[in-house]
Amino acid sequence: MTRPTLIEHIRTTERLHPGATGELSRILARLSLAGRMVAQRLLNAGFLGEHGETGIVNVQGERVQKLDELADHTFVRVFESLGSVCAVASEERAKIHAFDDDESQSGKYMVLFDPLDGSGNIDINGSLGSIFSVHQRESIDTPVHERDFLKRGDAQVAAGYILYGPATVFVYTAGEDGPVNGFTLDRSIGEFFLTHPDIRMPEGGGSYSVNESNESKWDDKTKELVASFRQGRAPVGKRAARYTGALVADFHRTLLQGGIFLYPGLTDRPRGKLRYLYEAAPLAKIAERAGGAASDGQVRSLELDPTELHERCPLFVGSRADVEYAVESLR
Ligand code: P6P
Repeated sequence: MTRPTLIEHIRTTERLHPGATGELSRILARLSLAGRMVAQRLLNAGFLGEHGETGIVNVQGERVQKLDELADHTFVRVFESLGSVCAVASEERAKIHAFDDDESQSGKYMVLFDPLDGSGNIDINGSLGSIFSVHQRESIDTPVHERDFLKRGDAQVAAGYILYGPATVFVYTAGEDGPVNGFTLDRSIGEFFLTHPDIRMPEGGGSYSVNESNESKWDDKTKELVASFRQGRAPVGKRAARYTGALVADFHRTLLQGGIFLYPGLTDRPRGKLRYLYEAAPLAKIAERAGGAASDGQVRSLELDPTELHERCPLFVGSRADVEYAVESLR
C-alpha cells in the first residue's frame, strides 16, 4: 500500500473543512518545499564549502553560520509572491519582513520560523531542525505591523518543524484540534510520505533532557527538580539523560518516546534562552495536540502573551505527568 504523500494528506485534511480556501494548504506545501531545499543544502554543504561562519552576529547576539543565512533566505523566498502571506518573521532577522507585491499586502497569514535551529551541530554532522508557526492577522485593512505577530501560542493556525537527521522528517498540526502527523522524506523522489500518523506523546518512560552544565545558574527548586530526575527519585519514574543541543532533535525524541525537555530560566538570563514565538509556542502546540503539555514553569506555554518579537521564555515540555510534576516542584 502506498503511503499518502504530505501534499495528499494536506489536501485531504483541507476537504474536511468546507470553508477552507486552500491558502493554508499552500503555505504548508511551501514549508515542506523549504524543508526539502534546506535538507539538500545540508547534505552537500561540506562539498560546497558552506560550513562555517559568515562573520555576522544576529539579533540574538549569536554568530551566524553560512547555513543559517541560506536557510533563512530559503524560508523567505518560498513565501514571496504566494499572495496569502503578508509577512514573515525569522530568528535571523531583527524585524519582520513584509512582502511588497499588491496581493501579498492583503494576505491574511503570517509565518514565523527559526530557519535552522541547532546550527552548532552543522560542522559536526549532528541533527538540526527548522521550526515554524503560522498565524492569521486580525485585519487585512491596514499594513502589517510587528505587533500583529505578538500573539499567544493558542492562536496558531498551524505549527510544526522539520528535523534534519539521518532522515528528514516533517511534523505538523493544523487547526484548533488537528492531530500531529509525521512525514519522512524519500530523497530519491523528493516526496514526504506519512510515516507517523496521529502521534501521541507516551506517558512514562523516555528521558529528561536539559543542559546540566547550566546547573550553577538554576534556582534551588530547579536544581532539586533535575536532581530528582537524575537520581531516579522523580515520582513519574526513572528517566534516561539525553541532550543533543538541538531543540528539534531533543523535542522529537521526547514526542516519540516520552519524558521531558527543559530549558529553565538562568540567573543571568531569567527568561532562559529559547524564543517564544517561533520555538516554544509551535513546539508547545505540537506537544498539547499529541496529549502532552508545555509550561514556562508557572504558566501554560500557549497562554503566554508576548510583548516582543524575539521574546524568550523558559520551556518545560513533554509528557503531561512530567510537566505537571515539574510545575508542581517549582511552585
Ligand atoms: P545550550 C540551539 O542554539 C538552541 O537554540 C536550541 O536548539 C537548543 O535547545 C539550545 O539552543 C541549546 O542551548 O545553552 O544548551 O547550548
